[in-house]
Amino acid sequence: MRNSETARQFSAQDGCFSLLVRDGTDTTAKVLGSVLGGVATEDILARMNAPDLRIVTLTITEKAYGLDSMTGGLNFSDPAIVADLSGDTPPRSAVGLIAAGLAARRDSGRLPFTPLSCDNLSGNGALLRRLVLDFAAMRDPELAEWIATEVPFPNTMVDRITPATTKDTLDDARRLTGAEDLLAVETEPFRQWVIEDRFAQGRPDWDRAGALFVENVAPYEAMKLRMLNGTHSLIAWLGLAAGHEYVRDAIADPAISRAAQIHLSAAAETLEPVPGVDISAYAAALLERFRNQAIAHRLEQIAMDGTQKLPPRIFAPATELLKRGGDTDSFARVMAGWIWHAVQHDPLHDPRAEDIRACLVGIPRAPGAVTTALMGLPGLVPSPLREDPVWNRQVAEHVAFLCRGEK
Ligand code: CS2
Repeated sequence: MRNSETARQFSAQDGCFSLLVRDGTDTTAKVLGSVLGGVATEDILARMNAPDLRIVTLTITEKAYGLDSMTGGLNFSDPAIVADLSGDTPPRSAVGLIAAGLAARRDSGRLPFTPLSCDNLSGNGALLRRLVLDFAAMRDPELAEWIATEVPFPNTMVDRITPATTKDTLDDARRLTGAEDLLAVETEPFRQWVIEDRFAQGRPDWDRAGALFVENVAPYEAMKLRMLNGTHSLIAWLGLAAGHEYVRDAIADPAISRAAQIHLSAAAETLEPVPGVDISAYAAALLERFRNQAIAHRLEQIAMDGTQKLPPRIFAPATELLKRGGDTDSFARVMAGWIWHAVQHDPLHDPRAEDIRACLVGIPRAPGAVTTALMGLPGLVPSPLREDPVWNRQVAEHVAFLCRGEK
């Protein structure tokens, strides 16, 4: 949505791109032809009203939803949302675009498309629905009502570790396919897509390619966000503090491997049973995926946007544990990893980087002081945790540990 270069390149390549699958020492490449072409940002809105359009999927990362973590609703001071609410066109925000696209369909008497969020957010469909309704209620209350009754927003869980494309990706794609490909993507062998089967106009048989249609994604999604993503964040922040560059190196570090295993167990304890999944086998498989030697997954890629990633990965399970009187220590360690990262890294890649800097101005770089400062970042830590003396002590102790140069 931020630039049309990828869309232009897709059209230039007739929609073809290569997928490199890296496993152990092996890399295989396949050219995929399922994409018909790219649509420039300014043309997306018109495309949303195409008669044969049934589904709009979103993979835009957590920060692009315009979520206000304090209210759980739309952030009405997000500049893109402000511009879209004032009627600027084409819309700049994903939520504004979906609302405008749905309005155009309603006005043309068409059935709605189904918006399908594929991002790492808890209850991603329900959340998107709330944000689109918040937006529509401000612009056009009748539209809000129509969306509320006519438009399903299925929740999904998508899992495939995908490091950002690098020069090595492009070089390997050329070597393996014989073609120059500026859109090559590299990934791991594992893939999982779990989707709630609620669509306004039906859907393709994605299950024939391995997707799982279920009534309720929540248990799968909690498992993935808390075990995979939560442990990923731990590996990223502790790994960077210990001087590592890639996930595969950090997970080979005995102290980080131990912390990751402790975290997997702690996260597993917060889960409801997941249909058809053996959680200890899932945890073991995750460690193997993190250890994949062929994948150069930069810790920096996972470490970014901490303010967006901490709530579903760390704060939600920690708050539940706290309520049940469980031990939050491993979750506190991850938050400490983020605090230490935020203190050490300049510039920090986070949509709230400026607020974080402001919180730290004039604060001595001492564990207790930085912990108190960032624990108080408005809207970040849910109050049950923020007000819990044990949680605060645990976080401060882990920050002190990192500060001493240990892991
Ligand atoms: C990662 C995820 O960057 C991150 O924060 O934890 O992108 C992770 O690789 C994917 O969710 C795996 O499915």
